[in-house]
Amino acid sequence: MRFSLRHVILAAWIALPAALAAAQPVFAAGGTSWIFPNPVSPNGERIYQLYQWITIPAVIVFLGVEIGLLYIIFRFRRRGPDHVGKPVHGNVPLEIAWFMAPTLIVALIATLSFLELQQDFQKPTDAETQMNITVTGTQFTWFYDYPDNGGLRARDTMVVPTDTFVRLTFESTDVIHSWWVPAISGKTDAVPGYQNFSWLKISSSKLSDCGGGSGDHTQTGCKWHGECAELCGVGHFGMQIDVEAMPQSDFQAWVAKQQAASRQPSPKASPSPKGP
Ligand SMILES: [Cu+2]
Repeated sequence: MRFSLRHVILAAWIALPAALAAAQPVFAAGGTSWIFPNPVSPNGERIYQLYQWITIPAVIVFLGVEIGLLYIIFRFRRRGPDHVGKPVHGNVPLEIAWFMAPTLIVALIATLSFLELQQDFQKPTDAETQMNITVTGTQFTWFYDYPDNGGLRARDTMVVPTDTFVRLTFESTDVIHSWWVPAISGKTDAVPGYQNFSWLKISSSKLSDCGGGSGDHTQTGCKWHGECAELCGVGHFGMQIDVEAMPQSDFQAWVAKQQAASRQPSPKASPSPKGP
């Protein structure tokens, strides 16, 4: 049996979704993903699913277009110096189809994305909020204020208890920064003079393997990493982000330790040198 181009195209169409489906568990089992790390907060999980819902059809459309293009190039190529192709004019059903299909796909992507944004970046209500953290971006570090824990202020690492809905309020003291820990949530800008909101809730069940390997084990929990995602000046690279989740009891111990440390009197300044 001779294989025609049509057979090859048909086989590719059948094999492609199967190959994509088969590859997915391999990625997941290794604790890695196509692009994003395994999500550990419900908002991150939904963003991840939305990303897959958009990416898989996008890959199929891309390959369909490219294979169709190759088919047309070979099938309707000029077959000799005297060959004149058959002209094709107007095909109303086809034109309606290629207008409607992309319009519907884009409208669907826009609607799903907008709905997700509404869930992730509106100010969470007081009723659902169990704890507050104010994230302040400042050239070139991040501060985390805990108004519910005696006004505690942490730097560099945000520490959160597991199974707790934490409302995040974003502020900036100078320029626009952007807080992003891909395993947890979407990017949220920290804008001077303006407040943005997001949230996180890390289940204690994620601590056993740190969300399938997207985080690193610490003494009492797991740590997920991110970076400032908005070029904010020469020290931009230094605005690293760590979020450490631990059980509630360890979190309370951490709070007590921080508060004790902040009550320690600061060492006296060295005396000024005496004049002659
Ligand atoms: Cu920054």
